[in-house]
Amino acid sequence: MTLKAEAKPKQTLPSKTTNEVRTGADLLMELLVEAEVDTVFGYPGGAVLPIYDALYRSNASFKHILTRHEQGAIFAAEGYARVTGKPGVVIATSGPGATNLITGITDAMMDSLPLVIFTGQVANHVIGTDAFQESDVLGITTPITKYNYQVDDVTDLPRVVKEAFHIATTGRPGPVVIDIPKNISEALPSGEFNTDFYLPGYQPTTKPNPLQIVKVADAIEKAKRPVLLAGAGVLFADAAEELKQFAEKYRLPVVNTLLGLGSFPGSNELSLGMAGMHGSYTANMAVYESDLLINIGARFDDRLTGNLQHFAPTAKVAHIDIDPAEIGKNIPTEIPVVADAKLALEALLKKNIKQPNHEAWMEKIAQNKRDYPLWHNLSDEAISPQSLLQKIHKATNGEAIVTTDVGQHQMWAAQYYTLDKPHNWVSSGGLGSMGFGFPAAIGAQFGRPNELVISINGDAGFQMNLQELLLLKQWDLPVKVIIMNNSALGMVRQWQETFYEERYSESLLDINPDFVKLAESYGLKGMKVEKEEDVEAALKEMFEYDGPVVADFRIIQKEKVYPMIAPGKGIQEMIGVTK
Ligand SMILES: Cc1ncc(C[n+]2csc(CCOP(=O)(O)OP(=O)(O)O)c2C)c(N)n1
Ligand SMILES: [Mg+2]
Repeated sequence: MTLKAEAKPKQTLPSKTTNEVRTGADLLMELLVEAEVDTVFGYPGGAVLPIYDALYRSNASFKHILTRHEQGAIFAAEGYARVTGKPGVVIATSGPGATNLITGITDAMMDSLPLVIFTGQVANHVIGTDAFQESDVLGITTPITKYNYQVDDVTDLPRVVKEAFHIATTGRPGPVVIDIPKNISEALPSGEFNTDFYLPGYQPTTKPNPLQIVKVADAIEKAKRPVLLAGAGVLFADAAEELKQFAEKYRLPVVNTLLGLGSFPGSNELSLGMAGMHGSYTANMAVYESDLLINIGARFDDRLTGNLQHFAPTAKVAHIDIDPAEIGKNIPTEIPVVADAKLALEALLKKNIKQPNHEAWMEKIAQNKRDYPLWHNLSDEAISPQSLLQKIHKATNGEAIVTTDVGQHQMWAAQYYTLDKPHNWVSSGGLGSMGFGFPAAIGAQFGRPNELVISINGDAGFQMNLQELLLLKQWDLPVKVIIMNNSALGMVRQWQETFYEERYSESLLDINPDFVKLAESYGLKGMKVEKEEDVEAALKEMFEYDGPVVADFRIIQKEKVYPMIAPGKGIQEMIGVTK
């Protein structure tokens, strides 16, 4: 995307009332307050010392959370953004501080999360000399940000910060990096500032074209086998209510993408659950057999579609998306609608669409639901992961904010923790970054402090960012950390069992830390649960405990995630489906 930023005429900022010296870094603190930031996740270092000094001296209203690794900071910011809809803000130093953010920035880019990230940089006059802790942040982050800046004049700072928040949060959200050389944060600005942004090349289309809405309405009237596919775009547009009204008004069945979970109530009779590689039989077959597929805010990711040749072969496709680049990218689309999902759904709700004649289709879907439900095994030796999630769902009334890491536990959580409310599901989709889930839970708890946050982790992924356990103690965050411990890189193990003749290359974790002692070493309550019959009592103890808990649940190692679409196969070719 090309965003041409041109400054409007200069204006004078109100000057500080104190007699203190006011640096670029002090100005930054003011700008963060002005942007209504309440939480910043970060980690100091040489190039951001002036910024951290300004933070120390300032009486800014936001809190700064010192994570124990920059990756923890950026994943926490993503969790915060996902559950609040507000931008996540991160500060890191130059060089290793900035490069430690890269996975998280890529994750936010893939999953369209609004972040504003401040990285320190070496002073302007040494940029390009391989100075101590210099890294080419602009170069490195160009392909993984919605936009990025390096500030070379302190008077640009107000404009740049305003633009960054605007770009991160409007249109299709995404991460924006502002790289600030040390001499800029140390500079003593005075007088004239660029405060207003001007982005003629960046005008996201939000209102749907009325003619396209008519085409969608006509297609619904004619459809015999309609399906709505709801993605995270519905959540970003805050359009869950409109989606529900729309689906119910015309009795349209709804399938969700992984990241769209919660955009439609999972327990609604029109919900078919998640579609895709580990989607339900009913959802995948509905997509496969549909004659009208209306995609709202999903990007037809390959984990959803399977082999493109077999994806919804008989469907007319309508696609509502705020990002025109997504429409027609993977799937030929008859009815493109470039718009904000809420505005598009509102426009569709206003049309008096004739009820489609699709009773036979609805009956077929109901029959599939009855005949091919999700299923799982129980064991005397260890806990069933699926039943554990069902019990967690029951114990929390399905109302918790759930964050997951990446692997089998993530897919089981998506299948079994039925979400009825929007903005309660936090998971790494596009990038699938292990290590995401636990720091994301911390960010979510900061964002929604009065709600129950459950962090579902694998035993391996949890170890990628467990240093953040300290934050639970330090900030008294009542996150319930669940480790679904199969002593394995379970998802890797599953693929090796299925596609590599059980050659378990580097996927069995014979040695794991004692997670109870680990929790205790951080001053936290630790629990270990080994048997199915002990699960309910353990969950009761965990949820009744007033504070954070780390619970190690020993689950069946050999359990697999089903249904599954094998790589290269079509969405209808699921394995692990039983009647
Ligand atoms: C950073 C990163 N490295 C590697 C992978 C590949 N990977 C996907 S799932 C998985 C296993 C995860 O194991 P665990 O955290 O124990 O979860 P489980 O699948 O057992 O539930 C691996 C290695 C990844 N997704 N992310
Ligand atoms: Mg595991």
